[in-house]
Amino acid sequence: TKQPVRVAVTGAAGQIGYSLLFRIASGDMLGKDQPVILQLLEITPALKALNGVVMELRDCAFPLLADIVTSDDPMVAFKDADYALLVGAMPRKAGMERGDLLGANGGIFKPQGEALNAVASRDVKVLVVGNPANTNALIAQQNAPDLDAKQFTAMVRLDHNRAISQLAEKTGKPVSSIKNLTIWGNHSSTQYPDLSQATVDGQPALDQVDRDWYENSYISTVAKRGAAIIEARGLSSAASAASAAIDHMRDWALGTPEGEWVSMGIPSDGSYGIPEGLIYGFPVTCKNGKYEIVQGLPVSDFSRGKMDATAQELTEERDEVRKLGLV
Ligand code: NAX
Repeated sequence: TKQPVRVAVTGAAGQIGYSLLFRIASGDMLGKDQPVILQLLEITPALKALNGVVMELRDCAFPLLADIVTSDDPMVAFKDADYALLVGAMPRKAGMERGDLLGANGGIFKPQGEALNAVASRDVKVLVVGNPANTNALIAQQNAPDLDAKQFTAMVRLDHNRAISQLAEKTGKPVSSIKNLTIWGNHSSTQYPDLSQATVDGQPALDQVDRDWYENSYISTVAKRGAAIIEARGLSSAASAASAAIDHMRDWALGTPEGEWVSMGIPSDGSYGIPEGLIYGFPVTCKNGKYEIVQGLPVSDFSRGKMDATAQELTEERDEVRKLGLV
C-alpha cells in the first residue's frame, strides 16, 4: 500500500471546501489507492465551523483518510504539503475597485506563498481557486522564489467543464463525446472558450453549430455562467467548482488521456504570443506529474483578438499588483 500524501486546503470551512474535502478524502482526486492526510487552513473565527466539518469527515469513515490537521497558521497547514489547493480568498464587495480587491487578496496570497516557500514539499503542486484566481496564483508564486514557477497554477477547469456542458446541450451529444476545447486566459468575463479545435464524436464542433451562436451566444454564456448560478441559487458555484478542482489536480497528478487536452491556468512561457510569466489558461497535456502546453494549434484572427484581450486584462492585473509591491 502507498504512503499517505499531504493535501493542504485553504478556506476549508467554506462552501467549496464542504464539497471538495469529501471528494479528496474518498479518493476522487489522487486515486482509490492513495491515502491522504488533509491539512486544513482557516481564519481563526472559522475554526469552530471547520471543526464541525472535520467531525463529518471522520463520520464518513473514509478508508483513504489517514489523518486531518487543522490550523489558522499557513506554516502549519502547508508543512510538507504535496498538494495545496488555495480556495480561501477575499470576495469582491460592492463598490470595490480592482486595485482594492487585488490588494486585499495580496494580504492572503503573499504570506501563503512565503509559507509554501518555507515549509511545503519541494515538489508541491499548487492550485489557486480563490478569485481573482490567476493573479492570486501569480502573487503566491512570486513570493515563493525557491519553488519552480511551474508549480503554481490557477483554475480555469470550471470554465472548461461549463464549455463542454453547453456544447453537449446544444448538439444533443453526451459530454464524453466532446474533446479538445480550450479556455484561454483569465478566469473572468474576458476568458475565451475556443471551439476552433474542438470535436464532437470526432467531427469538428464548429461544423455542428452555427457561427453566430458560437460567437454571440456560446462564449458569453460560458463566461457568465458563474453569475447565472448566483442568480438561480443565491450562492456562488460550489460543488461544480470543487469538482473542477478535483479534475484539475487529478489530471495534473495522474495524467490526461492519450490524444486529449484540458485547460489549466499556468505561467506563460511566451507560447502563442502570450506575455511570459502571466498565469494564463492554455491547452495542456499532463504526464508523470508534469504539464505541457499543446503547441502548433492554428490561431484565427477571431481567436487572436480574444486571446490578446484576456492577456491584456491579466497584464493590467499584474501591473496593479506590482504597484502594490505584491510581486
Ligand atoms: P466561502 O466564502 O464559502 O469560503 C471561503 C472560506 O475561506 C471561508 O470559510 C473563509 O473563512 C476562508 N478564508 C478567508 N481568508 C482566508 C485565509 N487567509 N486563509 C484561510 N482561509 C481563509 O467561499 P467559496 O464559495 O468556498 O469560494 C471560495 C473562492 O473560490 C472565492 O474566492 C470564489 O470567488 C472562488 N471561486 C473560484 C472559481 C474558479 O473557477 N476559479 C469558481 C468558484 C468560486 O467562485
